[in-house]
Amino acid sequence: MTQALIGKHGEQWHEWVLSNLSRQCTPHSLFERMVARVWSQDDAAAAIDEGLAALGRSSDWRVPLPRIRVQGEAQSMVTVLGRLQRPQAVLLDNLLSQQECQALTDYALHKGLTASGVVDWATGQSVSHEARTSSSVFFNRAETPLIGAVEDRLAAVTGWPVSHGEGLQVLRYAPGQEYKPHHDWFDPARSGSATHLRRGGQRVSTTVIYLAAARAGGGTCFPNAGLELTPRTGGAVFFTNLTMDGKPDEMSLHAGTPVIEGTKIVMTYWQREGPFV
Ligand SMILES: O=C(O)CCC(=O)C(=O)O
Repeated sequence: MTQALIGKHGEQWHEWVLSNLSRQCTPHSLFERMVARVWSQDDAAAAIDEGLAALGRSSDWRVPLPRIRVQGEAQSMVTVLGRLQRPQAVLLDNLLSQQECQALTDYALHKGLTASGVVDWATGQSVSHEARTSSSVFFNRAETPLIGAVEDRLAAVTGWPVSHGEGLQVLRYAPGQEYKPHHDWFDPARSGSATHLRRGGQRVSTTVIYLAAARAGGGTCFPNAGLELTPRTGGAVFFTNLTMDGKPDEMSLHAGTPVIEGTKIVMTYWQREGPFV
């Protein structure tokens, strides 16, 4: 076995991982401390796995999460333009064609958009809030053949089954409208989360697909990472809402920044831990 990563940040870290695993510290506690310091999630997880293997122990502590994979026929047109380690985010191009974006926009407008809501953490109900000023509409799963095809593509690109996806939601932002920084995971400590968590567990990932970019402003921003992305029409931002050890990731804080000019139309896809019912 090659031990390429366990020593990545020096011999002290190598020894630290092995000695803590030897005295039965959990992989989860090591992971948390490593990523809080110099380690990326990928490297920390791989280094812990290497340590477990060196001690002859099995590596069954990671939770499975959606991951972008753009090889294979179904995904051949999709390209990765960039990746961020914390949060785990990927900028995608050509996820949808211009025609698909137009058809989905037309369908959403025809269905009718209403003022967007946010989850009230006490009750779990959707309520209007000054933090989110867009208008929106939900699609049912496979509501049209095109919506079904897009969900199949998202499942292929993320390696996560269609059954675990919520219905797609189209959001429209006029100038001045925005979605202030928020997390998409449900806070397990809040009473209003229970009804949401019962419907398939946590939101493990979010994909924000750009059906139409604004002329100015209107990006997707990760304030804790100091990064704002504005995919082209048909592109998307994918990110995970949980860390590799299955905890809500504070770094996944994100926002739709105010549109300055033009209209921004995006389609959000949330994927759950289990089947969404
Ligand atoms: O509009 C955006 O760029 C972000 C949308 C968003 O944060 C969400 O749907 O959760």
